[in-house]
Formats: sequence, structure tokens, C-alpha cells
Amino acid sequence: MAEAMTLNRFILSTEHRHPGATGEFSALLSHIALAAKVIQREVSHAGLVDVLGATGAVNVQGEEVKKLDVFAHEAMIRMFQYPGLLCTMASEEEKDIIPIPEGFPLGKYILNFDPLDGSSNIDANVNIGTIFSVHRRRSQSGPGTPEDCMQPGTEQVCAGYVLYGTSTMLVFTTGDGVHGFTLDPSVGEFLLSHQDIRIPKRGSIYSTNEGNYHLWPDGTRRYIDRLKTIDKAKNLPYKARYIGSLVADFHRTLLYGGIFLYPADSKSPKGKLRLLYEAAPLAMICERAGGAASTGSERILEIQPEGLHQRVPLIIGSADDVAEAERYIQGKE
Ligand code: AHM
Ligand code: MG
Repeated sequence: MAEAMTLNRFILSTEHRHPGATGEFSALLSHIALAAKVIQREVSHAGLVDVLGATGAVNVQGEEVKKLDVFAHEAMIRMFQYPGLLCTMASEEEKDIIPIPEGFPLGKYILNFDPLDGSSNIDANVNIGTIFSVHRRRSQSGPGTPEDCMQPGTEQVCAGYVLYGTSTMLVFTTGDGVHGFTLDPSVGEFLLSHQDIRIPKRGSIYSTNEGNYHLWPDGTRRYIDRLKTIDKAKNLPYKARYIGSLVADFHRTLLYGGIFLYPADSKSPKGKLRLLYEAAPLAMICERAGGAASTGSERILEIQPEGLHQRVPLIIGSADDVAEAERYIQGKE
């Protein structure tokens, strides 16, 4: 039997291939993995929150049991405020950038994250996830700035997500290949389970909130109509799958191929999902796995952000499927 590759061994072996590496980036990845385990532990107790709440229970730190998304947000901040790896961070749960407290060392990296995406699914015991994006700082010194956080996706040095599902998975890329690690709860280690993930060039599943159909522009409607036509020679119709939890819908799309869309609609003309900590990191992963990510008219990774919480339409998945969706959305088909 092959020996299991732990995340830490994988990170160290990658570091050895970069002679100038200081180890800070490896430490950053290890801290992300640790935060993922802390959040996973809490997520696995989600169904018990009301039960514990009814007893007025407090957790081991003596704090009252918190809502999971607040817990995840605070867990990420606690993990990264002190070790000197970041100069600032941004979270979906906080309007402004989150500073490193005074007196603590500053690092050269920036972390943008969505601590618990899909949190509306928690009460139904449906998959949720954490999404993260790492940049190098642009400012020269001192505390990081909002501009450090607002860099185009092409500048990301690492992007990834954690999926809390039937098992907990950490999937990330640092640029060369997309790798997936599964948490073995018995030893508390992430083990390499999906090496060098490649998304199929074309799939046969589409994933979108079709309840918005009548709010979509004509091109988007025609594209989805096409995926439902019956044409066996063209592998149509596609299957429909929509969880409503971005990490889970994206993860399936990455492994099986196909397309995920949260397009612009008349209620949200700029789309719903956020550029910096939802669309851009998933776009980097998808492209590095051989797929594509677009707003319908623009490559997600090339968008110059204008706000920390900016929204974008997101069309992501197999390269041929995304290219076809773009043609419909742009009225070329
Ligand atoms: P959240 O960040 O408030 O959890 O919202 C993001 C979620 C995504 O996980 C998912 O893709 C999308 O919202 C679902 O939206 P809808 O309920 O409109 O289909
Ligand atoms: Mg979110």
C-alpha cells in the first residue's frame, strides 16, 4: 500500500523545490489547514447547537455557543492575527479590512476569505464551505491597506476552499496544479486524496438557481433552454444539479465537469457572488485545472476590483461549456 502523503509533507516538499522560500508561505497554508479543522469540529456539532443552547451550555473556552458563520469568521481572524504572516485580511463578514493588532508582527501576505459560505444551508445539514485567496502585499511597509486586498485575481499566489461534507476536503492551488486533501478524522490530518485535479473539457451537468429564470436576460435563458433540449447526438439534455452552496456546487463541477452559473439578473444586475473571496479564488482553481471562469463577457481573473465586497456574475466550469455560455450571453448564438 502506498504511504499516505500528509498536507504538511506535501507543503514541505513543495517548499524544497523553491530554494529562496522562507517558510512563511508554508506556515500560512498550515494555519489555513488548522483553521479548517477548528471550523470543521464546530460544523460537525451544528445539529446540536439548539440542544446545547437549551441547556445554556458554554464551550470549552467558557464562551456561549455562537452562530456558525460568526464562529468561523472569528476562528480565521484568531488564527491569523498573531503569527506574523499577514499584513491585513478581509472577510465577507466584515465591512472593512481587518487589521493586525498593534504590537504584533506584520507579514508580506494578504488573506481574503469567506469564512462559511452557504450558511443558509446549515440548519438543513447541507454542505457548506470556507473559501480563501492569498495575495502578496503591494504596499511597501506598515499595516496593509484596502488596495492590498483589492488586486486582480491574476495576482493570487494561492487560492482554495474547504468543503465540509460527508468528509472534509481542502482543495487548493499555488499555481502549479490543483490538489485535494481529505481530512482523516481519526488522526486529524489532511491526506492527499486528489492529486492534480483536471476538469473535463466538456461536461453534462448544469448548476444554477433556475428560480431566477424570468429575471435573466434573453441570452442566459436561451442558453439554459438549449441545455434542456433533447438531442442525443449532442449529449443533450444536460442533468440539472443545484445545492445552493457555492463550494459544494463548484466542487462537483470541478470533479465531474459541466457548468455552474450565477449570472446577472434584473434583481441583481451585477450578480450575487463576491469577486474577492468567492469568484476570484474559484476562478484560479478552475483555470489551473483546465477550466474557465467568466462574467459572460470578461475573464473573472482579469477584473480590477473596485470594492472589497464587489459582486460579479459567475459562469465557471468546463472550458467548452463556459465558452458556449459566453456565446449565448453575448448574443452570438
Ligand atoms: P452567502 O455568502 O450569504 O452564503 O451566499 C452565497 C451563496 C452561495 O453559496 C450560493 O452559490 C448562492 O449563495 C446561492 O444563492 P441562491 O439562494 O440565490 O440560489
Ligand atoms: Mg459567501
